[in-house]
Amino acid sequence: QSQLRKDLLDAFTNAGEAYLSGQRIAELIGCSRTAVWKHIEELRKEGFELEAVRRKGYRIVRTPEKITADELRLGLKTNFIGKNVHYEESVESTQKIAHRLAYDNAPEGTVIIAEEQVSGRGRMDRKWHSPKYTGVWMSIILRPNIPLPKAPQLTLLAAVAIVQAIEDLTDLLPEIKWPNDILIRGKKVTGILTELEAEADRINSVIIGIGINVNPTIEDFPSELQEIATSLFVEKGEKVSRSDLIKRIFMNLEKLYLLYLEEGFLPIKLLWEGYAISIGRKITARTLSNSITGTAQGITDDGVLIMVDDHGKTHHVYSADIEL
Ligand code: BT5
Repeated sequence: QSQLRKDLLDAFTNAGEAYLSGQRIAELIGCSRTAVWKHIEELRKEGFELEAVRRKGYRIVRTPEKITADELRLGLKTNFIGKNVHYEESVESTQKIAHRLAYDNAPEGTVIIAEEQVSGRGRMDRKWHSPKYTGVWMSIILRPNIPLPKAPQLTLLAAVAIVQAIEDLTDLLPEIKWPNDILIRGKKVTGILTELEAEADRINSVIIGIGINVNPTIEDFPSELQEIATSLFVEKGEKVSRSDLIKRIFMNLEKLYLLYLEEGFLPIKLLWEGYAISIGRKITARTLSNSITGTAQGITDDGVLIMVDDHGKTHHVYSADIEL
């Protein structure tokens, strides 16, 4: 943090409830008014809420809600998911840290949460926009004793846990687009990235990366995402507590995961189908090598997408990008 930023925060701290004019701040911290304005915009981007009143100046009305370990522990009723949390301010990608911890034998349920990712990633090396303080960017380590081909089921399981958590905390109606997107009113609010470490055909760990846009405004998204992305705040019109959301996800995920280990994918599949939007619709599935247009029939008991193309031929799609 720059000295100017520290001085600016000190100035606001000393002013208490009083407003500080741009001119006054410039004098206090010894910079130009343009620089003051720039720093204030940066504070806003980091999640500070500033009230600006003509002729009076600025006042901080709310500081960014940081996720603290204490806050996450309070009221968390799980046995293993989220019991061991690594909390980071800024990382390249929580996935990267999770892979390392998984390799170092971190216990099942270990979670890495970051306030910001500077190179957050999606599938196939795409970028995941993960700005400071406004989202949930986390990776969860699981160690299921299941055959390798079943690992993608965990993406669907995680999607159900997240959708249920959003429903628990808001009156929004999120939907799942196979395999890994959660949409609200057709726009992406969450992406899931499931990766695994395996030796031969034995799974050592599954790392579920979850990115949720919680409190950004539409203007906070880069322009290329403004048409396709949304946040819980944009949809609900009110901020949502990130730590409450995380705790809900931990609880739902643990419950579904235990059910899955006990009874297999079927109960998860039934829940998943209740939220799926692509099923029964005409879609295009793009993979690296080709693209198939047809009607999505549903998913198999393994979580694989079934499509029937225009010639009546059935396709099993293991991984793809879906266009509705
Ligand atoms: C995903 O990939 O949707 C998986 C995203 C997983 C992110 C989490 S955050 C914690 C963990 N650590 C990581 O580094 N990653 C995981 P995919 O289906 O490939 O979608 C990527 C596409 O979504 C991009 O090409 C953009 O078009 C779009 N996108 C990028 N950032 C977005 C955002 N914040 N909200 C909505 N859409 C976004």
